[in-house]
Amino acid sequence: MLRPQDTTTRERKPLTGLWRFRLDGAGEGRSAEWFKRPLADTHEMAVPASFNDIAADPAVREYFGDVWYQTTVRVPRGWDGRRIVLHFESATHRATAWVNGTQVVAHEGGYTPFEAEVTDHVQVGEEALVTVVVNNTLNWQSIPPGVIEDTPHGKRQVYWYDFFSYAGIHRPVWLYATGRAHLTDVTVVTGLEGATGSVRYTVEAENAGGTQVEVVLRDADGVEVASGTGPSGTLTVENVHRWAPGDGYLYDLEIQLVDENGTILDSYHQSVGVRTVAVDGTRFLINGEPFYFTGFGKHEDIAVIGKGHNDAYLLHDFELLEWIGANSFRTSHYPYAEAVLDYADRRGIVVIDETAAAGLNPPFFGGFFGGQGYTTFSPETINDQTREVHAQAIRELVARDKNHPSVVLWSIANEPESDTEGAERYFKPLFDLTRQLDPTRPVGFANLLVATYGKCRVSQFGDVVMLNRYYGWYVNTGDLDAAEQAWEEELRGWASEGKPIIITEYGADAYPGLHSLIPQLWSEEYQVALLEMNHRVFDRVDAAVGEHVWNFADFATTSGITRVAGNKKGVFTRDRQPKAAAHALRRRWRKDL
Ligand code: GCB
Repeated sequence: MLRPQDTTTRERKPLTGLWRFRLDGAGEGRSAEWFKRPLADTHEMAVPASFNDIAADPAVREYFGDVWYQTTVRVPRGWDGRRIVLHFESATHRATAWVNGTQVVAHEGGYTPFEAEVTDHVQVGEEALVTVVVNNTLNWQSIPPGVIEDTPHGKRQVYWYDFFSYAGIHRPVWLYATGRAHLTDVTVVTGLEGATGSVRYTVEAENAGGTQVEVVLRDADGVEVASGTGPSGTLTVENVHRWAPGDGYLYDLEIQLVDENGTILDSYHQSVGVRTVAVDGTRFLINGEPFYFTGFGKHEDIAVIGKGHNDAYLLHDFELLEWIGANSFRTSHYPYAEAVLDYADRRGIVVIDETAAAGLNPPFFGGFFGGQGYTTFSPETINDQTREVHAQAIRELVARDKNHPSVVLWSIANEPESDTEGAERYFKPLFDLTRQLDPTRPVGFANLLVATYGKCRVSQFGDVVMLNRYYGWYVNTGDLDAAEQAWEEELRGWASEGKPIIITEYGADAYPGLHSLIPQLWSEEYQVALLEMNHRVFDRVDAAVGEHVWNFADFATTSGITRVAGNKKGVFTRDRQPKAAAHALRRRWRKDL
């Protein structure tokens, strides 16, 4: 699937703005065919945004079930004879869409795009009625999983991850047009041989009989540097300007579908960063050079908008990454908006790209978040069918993000149960699948602190060890001396495996403005002291090739006795003001100051 674009042959129309919106607590809308006519009794809802925090109503915030969105779009008259497509960048956690009363698409998974051709269901020059039912109910066969529990006070949705389960249409929706003969996919794989770069491309197309594929690669000044013909091939770039961390240099690959008369039937632009990624012993190499990750696990999380994509926050967050000296982040705990990855490409920020497989660990997290008494891997809970949904989530992630130079590592899950035979059986095929889909990038998963060195049965499948560790917080709470010793001991154990280790989470909650001369838990001083303890450990272990603090900013969670109006492990507050830890990290990471 290609992301909608405006090109010489393609046009798109955004369907963002205010839509009609209605909760469907009784679950009646589908059988009553609400998609056939204008929705009754509606509010207005912003798209893109999470619906949860828009209304001042706890019932909306905590709602799970079907919610209905509807809008009308006038199909441009100039699109007569064109192929018309309705495209969603995401809808959380699943959605079904109708156009003028006809179902056109249904999609499972909250963070990857889906689309449908709607040519036969619309009239050019006329308005089309677009209705979407979004459903955010989690179950054992969803990624992420969850359950609905019956309580004396009604049904409650329970899940085993530590961020608020925002839902809705979180990213832009588009109507776009192409010709009948059109490109459907492009894959680029880049290589380096000294000063020479290579761009291997593969293009797929539909209704393209009698056409020819022509490609032109241009540098950032628009100067042609290579060209080719045919649906696949390799382009060579002499004196290549590499994509590198901190230098987001991009070439533009224009792909054209041309008929016998030389008419361009379709044109698409793919940006290309020429770089290589490899693991060599305990080193993580980008362009053959050892790379040390500095940065964060982030969230898509902002006040009011929730997980809705917001361009202003996108830019501001990257400014803060630069301010603090971060060279990378992880898309914890789900694939982020495509605009985020595009921007990471342009800014030379390195990305660990994660699926939405968080919370595959009810026995452990039940203690924190409720929902206790479940076995993780069993025929009744997370089972073969769940694994197939997980596999599909991986397929969709790789398909979406394979061409981003910023993406250097796939993370196929966050903190699943990983110390049991069930986990080993569940995960082995998913690692195999990811490598088969993309042989060019290493694969890993973020390991939970109870699956310590020697206990984890899943890390053996990873190219990189990714550790989430809270020594000094959840473990050796408040005792940084004991924490330092225990942590170094564990880390040295992992280092003996001979793989690079990225600390994908470490940190402490700090309530902004809370100070204590003798560093106490929850104070800004303790957060700084805990980070510094970690850094002493990392600096003594060569196999540690990265440090991602948990978290970039404070974020919303469910209510709980370990959370003070959300998770406060941010080094920035939720509105992006620095805590003392942000200044401390800046002193460590900004070598230029
Ligand atoms: C973790 C999770 C993350 C939590 C964090 C915490 O290990 O991966 O989602 O928010 O710990 O603060 O407890």
